Amino acid sequence: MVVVGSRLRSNETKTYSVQFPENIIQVDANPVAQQRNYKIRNFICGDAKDVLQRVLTGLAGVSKIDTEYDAAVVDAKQAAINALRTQLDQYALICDHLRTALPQDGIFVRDITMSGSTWGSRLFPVQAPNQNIHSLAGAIGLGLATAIGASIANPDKKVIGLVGDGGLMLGIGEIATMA
Ligand SMILES: Cc1ncc(C[n+]2csc(CCOP(=O)(O)OP(=O)(O)O)c2C)c(N)n1
Repeated sequence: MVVVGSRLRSNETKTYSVQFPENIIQVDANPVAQQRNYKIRNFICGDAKDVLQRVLTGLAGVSKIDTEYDAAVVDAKQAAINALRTQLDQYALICDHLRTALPQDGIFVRDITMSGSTWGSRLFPVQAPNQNIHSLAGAIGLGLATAIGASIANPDKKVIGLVGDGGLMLGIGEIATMA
């Protein structure tokens, strides 16, 4: 198993309950990502694109693609989306409408809690780097300032910030000052 660019955090591993095989290989640009959450013996520190390109070159002619496995991954992803849609019920429409409103090169910023972990980080499809911005920490309140910052840094792009009323209150004083 090869893990690329994932810190194998609690969110991604069902609170660290997922068991990985002994021969797992982890690839990450950050050297301290190794052993952060799981004991990983085979660690490659490097840029994901560069490392994977070298792997592909090394495998040229000997790689064997298991189409059944690929199909199983596609099915598992669709099953997860369906289950999430059932769980969210009408709230899934938030993601659908936001996706329609945000151009493909737009930037989606979230505060944490519901806007982050319930719909924002799970159902909303984002296909490119730097378009999916949210805090990895536990403090609410960063969403509004981050969305404003992302917008100032990308004046030609549409930015949507999704923030709960509680998280918004942490920036309300700054909004009053700006006004
Ligand atoms: C800086 C900070 N203060 C307090 C908390 C505790 N806390 C966690 S969630 C939350 C309420 C969040 O409300 P809201 O932003 O409206 O999110 P939603 O209810 O939509 O999940 C609070 C106060 C926190 N995580 N961070």
